[in-house]
Amino acid sequence: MRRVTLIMLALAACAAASLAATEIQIRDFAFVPANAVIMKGENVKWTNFDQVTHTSTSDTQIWDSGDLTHGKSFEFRFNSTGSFPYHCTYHIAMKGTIRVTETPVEPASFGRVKALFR
Ligand SMILES: [Cu+2]
Repeated sequence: MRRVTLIMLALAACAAASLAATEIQIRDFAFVPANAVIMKGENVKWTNFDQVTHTSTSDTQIWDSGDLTHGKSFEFRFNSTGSFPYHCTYHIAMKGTIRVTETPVEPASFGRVKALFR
């Protein structure tokens, strides 16, 4: 009985891990954090907290959220490593970069956000 419980807990943890995304807030005409580091295969989720419409748009046409009105989110999975700059199509000053690494730089944790490049 105890073993079954442990297996179920392990499965639940795996499910949660696969759903976890690095969260980036769009607020005050900026991506917060502007620079994020994730592992290959992980998701990034942008959410617009501003009253005006923004987008998360790859500089190299890899992804485009389309219009994100207040409260709307967009999620994208990064399946290759590299450095991926992006911007908002409406506000030229809004820029960000997602850096995708091959190996974990620290033990995995849920919902982690890396604010700065290392
Ligand atoms: Cu914008």
